[in-house]
Amino acid sequence: MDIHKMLAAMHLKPEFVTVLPDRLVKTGQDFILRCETNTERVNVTWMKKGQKLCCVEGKHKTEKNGTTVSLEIKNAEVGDEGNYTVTIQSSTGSDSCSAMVIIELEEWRTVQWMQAPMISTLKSFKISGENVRELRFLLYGPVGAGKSSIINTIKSIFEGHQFINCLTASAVTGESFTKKFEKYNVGNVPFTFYDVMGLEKDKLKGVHTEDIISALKGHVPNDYTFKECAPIDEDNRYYILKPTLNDQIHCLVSVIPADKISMMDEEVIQKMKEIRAAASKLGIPQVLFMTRVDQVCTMTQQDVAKIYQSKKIKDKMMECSNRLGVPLNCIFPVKNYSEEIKSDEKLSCLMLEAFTQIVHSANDFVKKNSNEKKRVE
Ligand SMILES: Nc1nc2c(ncn2[C@@H]2O[C@H](COP(=O)(O)OP(=O)(O)OP(=O)(O)O)[C@@H](O)[C@H]2O)c(=O)[nH]1
Ligand SMILES: [Mg+2]
Repeated sequence: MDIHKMLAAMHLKPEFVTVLPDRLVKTGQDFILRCETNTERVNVTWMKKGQKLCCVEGKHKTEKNGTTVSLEIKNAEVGDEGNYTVTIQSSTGSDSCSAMVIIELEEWRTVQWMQAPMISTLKSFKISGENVRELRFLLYGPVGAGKSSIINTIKSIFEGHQFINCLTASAVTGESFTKKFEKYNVGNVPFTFYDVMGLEKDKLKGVHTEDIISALKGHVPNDYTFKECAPIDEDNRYYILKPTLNDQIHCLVSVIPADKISMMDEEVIQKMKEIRAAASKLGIPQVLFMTRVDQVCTMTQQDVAKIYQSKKIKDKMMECSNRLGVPLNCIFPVKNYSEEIKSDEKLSCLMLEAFTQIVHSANDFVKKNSNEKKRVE
């Protein structure tokens, strides 16, 4: 190099010429994070999750070869997930760039990614209780959890066109949009949903836990508007005094948004636990749908079929399990149609898996209770 070029290189402010790309890595793989700088005369430091990277012998290998800087990580494991930053520095300045590394777990729950057979099985489903016309599901959970969106999504799947936002609220209002005990049929299948006002932390706001418990037992008629001032009771002229198995709820679905579980108020959690305890007492099966999974995991946002390989999703499911006391195998992460215009088979399959589960649970409840009724008669 001639002397002028050398002098120019010495005064060059260090900059990255290429950036570190984000990486999606399978467990067990070796991988390299690499980028190019404009000058060799730099010191390089690597950080992971905002802290200086502690290089472990046989695990990490950092290199600087000419203008190429790299970090090799061997045998990727869950702990390697995170944001990596590389900084180059010289007497003339510094530059840094970052990349996100996501580790894909071995798939830990399998889903059938073809919707047609699942839809046709559900369309030909026969309820096991003689006098039960339809299986009834009640969705409950905090304001804006995605309860109405679940109904929209399931209706879209069965009816073949979309119901985007016809009954959903904006995520920003903070107050529940659904005020009525409204019944929603799904296509031509014998399944109906009830969607109740979101639970709010203030005791006098949102739906009362007593109202939800009355609905579970079958005392609340269709289209009843919940009153914030007082829960429904026998004195109310709409109260169903002697509900039959047809008036009852056959499966309770708690709905929790994955991106808000950490911030959920303890009072709302307590209300949900009370409702779950009442359902347990009545023998009503219960599951939890964890919505808005795309908001917590980029890998899932890009490809729903990767959901059961995501550590983020598993962590959020564990958090739901711990906070609400629901076993992990009763938790189903789902994504709703919210902005997708076209139908998305993977999104539908994920929802159909969860839906098939609640159909079977509700049917078992109906079967058991109609048998018991027969024995009493
Ligand atoms: N990105 C994303 N957004 C979702 C998903 N599910 C619901 N949403 C959005 O979240 C917001 C709230 O959804 P709703 O279905 O209205 O929630 P809700 O539980 O019925 O709310 P209330 O009736 O007010 O208690 C809406 O803006 C939805 O579009 C999801 O899986 N992913
Ligand atoms: Mg709603």
